[in-house]
Amino acid sequence: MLDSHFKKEEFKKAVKENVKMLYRKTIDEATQQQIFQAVSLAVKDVIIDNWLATQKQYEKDDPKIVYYLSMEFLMGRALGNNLINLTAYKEVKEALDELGFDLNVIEDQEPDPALGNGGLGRLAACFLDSLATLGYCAYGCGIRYHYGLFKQKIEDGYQIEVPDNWLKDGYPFELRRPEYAKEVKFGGYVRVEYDAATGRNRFIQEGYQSVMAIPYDMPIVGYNNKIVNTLRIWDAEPITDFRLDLFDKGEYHKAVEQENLAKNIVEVLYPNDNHYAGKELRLKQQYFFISASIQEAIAKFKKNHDDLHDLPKKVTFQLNDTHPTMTVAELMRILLDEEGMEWEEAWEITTHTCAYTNHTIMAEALEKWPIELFSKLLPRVYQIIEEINRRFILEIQNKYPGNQEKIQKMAIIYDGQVKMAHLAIAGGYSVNGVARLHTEILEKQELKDFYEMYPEKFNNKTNGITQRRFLMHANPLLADWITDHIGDGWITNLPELAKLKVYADDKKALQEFMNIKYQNKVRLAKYIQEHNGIEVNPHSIFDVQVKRLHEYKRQLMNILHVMYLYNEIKAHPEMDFYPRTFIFGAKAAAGYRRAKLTIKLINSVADVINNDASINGKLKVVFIENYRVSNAELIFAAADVSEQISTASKEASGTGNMKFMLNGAPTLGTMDGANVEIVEEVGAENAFIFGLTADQVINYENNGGYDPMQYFNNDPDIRNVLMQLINGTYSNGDFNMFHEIYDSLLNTNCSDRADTYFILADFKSYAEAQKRVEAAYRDSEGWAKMALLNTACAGKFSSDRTIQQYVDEIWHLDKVTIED
Ligand code: DL6
Repeated sequence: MLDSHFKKEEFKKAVKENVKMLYRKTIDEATQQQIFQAVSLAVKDVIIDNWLATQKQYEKDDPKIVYYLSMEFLMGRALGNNLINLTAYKEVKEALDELGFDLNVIEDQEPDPALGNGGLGRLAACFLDSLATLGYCAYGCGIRYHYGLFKQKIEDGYQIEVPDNWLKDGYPFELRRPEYAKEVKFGGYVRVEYDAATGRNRFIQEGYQSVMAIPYDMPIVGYNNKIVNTLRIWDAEPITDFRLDLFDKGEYHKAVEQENLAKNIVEVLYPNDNHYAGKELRLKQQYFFISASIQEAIAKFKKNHDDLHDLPKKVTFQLNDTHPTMTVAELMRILLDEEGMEWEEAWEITTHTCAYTNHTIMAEALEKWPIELFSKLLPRVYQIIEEINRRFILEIQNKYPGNQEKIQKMAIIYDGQVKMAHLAIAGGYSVNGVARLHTEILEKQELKDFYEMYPEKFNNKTNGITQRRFLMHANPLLADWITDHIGDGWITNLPELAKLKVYADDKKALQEFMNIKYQNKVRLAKYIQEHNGIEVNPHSIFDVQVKRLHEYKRQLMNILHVMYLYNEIKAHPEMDFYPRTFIFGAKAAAGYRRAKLTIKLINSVADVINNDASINGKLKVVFIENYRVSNAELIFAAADVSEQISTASKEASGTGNMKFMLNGAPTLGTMDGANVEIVEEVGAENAFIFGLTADQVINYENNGGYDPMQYFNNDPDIRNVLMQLINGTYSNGDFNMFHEIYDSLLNTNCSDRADTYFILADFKSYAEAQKRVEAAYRDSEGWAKMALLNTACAGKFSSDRTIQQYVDEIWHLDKVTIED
């Protein structure tokens, strides 16, 4: 046990005391929510001591800091995770048992802070966990959205979005830090004034509106090392003094506007994943948190250092996708306008301090802002970007004299738009993709011109996940079993899982391994019964696809295949079919019509199949409502098959694939994203790979020649399934309900290229891979071996490894240990 505060009796006393102080109640009178608050406070008490000790150590050692700047941190619940990392989970569970409470139930009282959409935000959360665990000084910087990602309700098969008011009961793990508040300015105009003393122009923003950015800090507890880092999320408040001043001047309207600006700016997270909406408020959010974070980082640096030229030695700003790219211009603004530097020296510092991670090649995710909007909202920042662009174009001209096409393709400002990815590449020293294939596609395709110009900036950092949350917390039975067999080194050194390989032919071990899987399936079946009212058979194959709903992820192909299987079972009732439960979980962006229609289709197919007594429960389909980090943990632990079936080249990495693998579920997938590296680690014989390769897809996209109608015409199974989309089979006779999906595949009636994501091209090879899955599962010992080897080979996919590579190759941070 790490800390005396977790001596059971003391802890119990603290919980009782907290209930009394917070609610004037005895522990028997308190609600579960109140117990959660009281327990969390007792845990926070221990964390705060370590947090202070960490700060002290950082002040003493003065290590280099990485600021991980991200619009999204999909943290998931903190209580359980903090207890795991404090190595106090079991003790606290016992203490609560003795008080008459179940820790799991108490954990369920915590809102699931959903300040992110999907992969990008969850990656940021895993990275913070690994940074603290490895002992590196890091700040996560983001936004304290008052409403996180919407809660999903399914009504009549349709997705309904319900606001996620995660702060309504108060969040015990955050700390308001008004002493670090920063002013952030929007709009107005820039007045240029000649300063005779320095012989330089001064740029003064006037007539602006501003808000106060107030930081809230959340502790990020390292595993068993007393390190506590900080996630700093910024809230917005109106600037009261200024407002009063406006009231005095009779400018009531302006004062109200300013109040509204503060209210709106952090109100809600945009619910888009891999898609950019181009809204003014989003641009405000970006500048808001970047300006506050960079101002604070510079202030902190100046406290301990006198020369800003040393900034790159002490600080890296890591840009999590293009959303925080404003950093480049904001840092330049501070260095030029507030610190009085010359352009060249400011640029030298900036370009050695900023680094950019690309998370997608989806064209619709690339951020481009109209000049008009940008320059009005951020007049000074825009001026700076114009100058960066002017100089960058000169550089291009120098390198490629007379090549106008290069300028068109690479300029930061072009065609009336500000291109954020170009700014991030020009303004930083590192550009990385998130899986090997993804980085190769960036270099050869999407960012080819930039790679040619700056090959030295490009590098790959294959994503990873934290085993502390996704194995220790999500799957305690398996975690304990692993520790019993190979010791607990894997908790901080995941490649040690390879030691499990010696059990691949050990019948007893395999049986135990699969028995744990079975118990996890029973746990999930119970959840499904409670939440969906559907009874599923834990002896059936749990075939799972959980992730955001996006066309490129091809949930549609999965459900079309389910329809095909159902047709087969109906046509051949005598057929020997291994019972299968297809489990889906997915949120669709609120305005993404086709994705939402796919959810409706899944639920409609589920309704028909689950209620057809004639198939004897051989096939079940479950759509788990409101997929999020907390229920994801139950799902990964219970999965037999991991569906990773994106169109090759489209999924930058994927991280769900790694969570399934770690929990012993083989991948059924395309050669896309990190699947490629998963297969490399576990061996092709322990995965089910199918479909077009990335090269084939890119070739079709570049040269044409794909005709989905061919598949419709020549393959009766495909034709049958597609016709069922428009003949009312799954829509109570409504022929129109799913017509849009039918059209999207065959382009009978829609404007985009037909079957943009090559579903019909891959359908047969997917169905064939599914047959291999079934055959493999029938061989229970062979399957157990495959499942165990997946866990044993997951070592590479720890975010600890990813972070160490960022440290070694991009950030160059110093390791810190807390002295006792
Ligand atoms: O890198 C984290 C994660 C990848 O694993 C996914 O493959 C990728 O789709 C996701 N990208 C985004 C991009 N959002 N934007 N912009 O979420 O990143």
